[in-house]
Amino acid sequence: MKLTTATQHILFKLPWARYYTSQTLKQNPVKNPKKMAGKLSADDRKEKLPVLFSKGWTLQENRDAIYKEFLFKDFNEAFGFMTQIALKAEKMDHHPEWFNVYNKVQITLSSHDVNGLSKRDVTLANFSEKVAAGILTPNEPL
Ligand code: H2B
Repeated sequence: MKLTTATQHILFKLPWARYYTSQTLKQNPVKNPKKMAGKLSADDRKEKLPVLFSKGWTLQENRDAIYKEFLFKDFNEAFGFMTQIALKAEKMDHHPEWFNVYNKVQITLSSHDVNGLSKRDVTLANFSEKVAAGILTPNEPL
């Protein structure tokens, strides 16, 4: 028998139901809904990746991941950018691999749970673009 997350929650409050629920979950684990977004489909890749490539994102050669280097005026701007990405990442429960030195932020996005790109990476990349556009002044090219 499959259990919804809400049902699990209620059942775990009742001591008599704990054992039954844990046994059922062992046999039939309920997947974390946040984890359900699988790898990007071929159609999604064709539709969504070129938009990011046009903004300077590239596909990594050694793995299914996208990468971009952002350059800011100084550390303050770079860290402000990272802070906004970090808050979004926590909300999404989806985190970037990144490297920062002074005004430089290099971001690699990939979904570890599916060992490749998912919609979550596209969302986080587009969000990064929006944040960067708000920080960088128009005559400061990336
Ligand atoms: N971030 C990324 N990029 N990929 C993941 O698979 C992932 C993540 N999984 N952040 C999340 C956290 C997972 O480890 C937690 C337990 O939900």
